[in-house]
Amino acid sequence: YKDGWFSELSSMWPGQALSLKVDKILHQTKSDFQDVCVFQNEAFGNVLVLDGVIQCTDRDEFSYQEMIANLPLCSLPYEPKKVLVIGGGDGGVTRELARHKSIEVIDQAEIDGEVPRTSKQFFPKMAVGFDDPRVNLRITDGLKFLEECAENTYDAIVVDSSDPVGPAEVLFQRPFFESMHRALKPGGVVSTQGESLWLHLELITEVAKMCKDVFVGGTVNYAYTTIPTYPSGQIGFMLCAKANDGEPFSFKESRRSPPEGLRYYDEDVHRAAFCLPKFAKEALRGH
Ligand code: AAT
Repeated sequence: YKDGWFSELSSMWPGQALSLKVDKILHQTKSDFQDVCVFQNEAFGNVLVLDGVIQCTDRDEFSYQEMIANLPLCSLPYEPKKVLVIGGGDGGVTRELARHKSIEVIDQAEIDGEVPRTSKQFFPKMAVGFDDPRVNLRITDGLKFLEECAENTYDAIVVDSSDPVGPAEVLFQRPFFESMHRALKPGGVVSTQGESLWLHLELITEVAKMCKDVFVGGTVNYAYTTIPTYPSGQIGFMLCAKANDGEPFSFKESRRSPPEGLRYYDEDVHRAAFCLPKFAKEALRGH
C-alpha cells in the first residue's frame, strides 16, 4: 500500500502490477496460512487479497467463477451428481455448482478456514454458495483430502486455487493430478485455475504436458476468460477428462444447456473460450 493505492506485486508477474485505490480497509488479519485482507474500491467494490494477490472482487468475480464451473459441467454428456471443489474459500465456485439441479453432493476442501469466514462477512453474494444443503465444507489441504478419497467418486472436480507460490504450490504438481485422476469416475472431468497466457505460457505448457501424461487416453484442453482484476486481464483453465470406454470426449462444444441466472457463460462463450491466439496454440501444440 502506498499513498492510498494497493499494487499487486508478485514474482509471478515481475515488472508489472495492477493498482487499485483503497477507499477503506475493511479487514486485515494473518491466518495460519496467509495474510488475508479485504478493502473497498470505487471501481470493483470489495476486493479480497491473500498474501498480496487479488483473489476476487465484487464486480468481476462472475467471469471466473461461472467459467471454471460451467466449462467442465456443461461439457459432460451426462448429468453430474457428485462434485468436489478444491480451494474456492470465498464460495463463488460453490454457488455456481449449486445452480446445477442434478448435483446431489458438493464436497469442498479449502485449506484456510479464515477465507470462508471472511467471505461470509464481506462477500455475501459469493458465500451464499455455502448455504446450500448439498455442500460439505472441510477445512483441509486439497492434496491430503484427495489422497484419502475413494477411487471413482466424482463426476467433476473444480480446482479454484491460488497461484503456485505458497500453500497452492502442490496443486500444480503431478501427484495432485494423479490423485484427481484416481478420484474421478471414468468420463469425469477436472477444471483447474490455469494461469495467464500472457504471463505463464511456459508453466501452462508444462502443466498441459503433465496432464496429458496423467489423463492418458482422455482429453486435455486449455480455455480462458477475460477478467480485469487478474494479472494481465486474462486467466485460463486446464480442463482434463478421464478416459471412458464410450464415445470420444470433447470439451470444445457444450452438450448441456447452462443453468439459469448466469451473466457471462453461455454456449457461444463456451465455444469461444477454446479458440486460442496463434502464439498460444503453437506453444501448446508443441506438446
Ligand atoms: N475464487 C477465488 C479465487 C481464488 S481462491 C484460492 C483459494 O485456494 C484460497 O481460498 C486459498 O486459501 C485456497 N488454497 C490454497 N492452497 C490450497 C490447498 N493446498 N488446498 C486447499 N485450498 C487451498 C484463486 C485466485 C487466483 C489468483 C490468480 N492470480
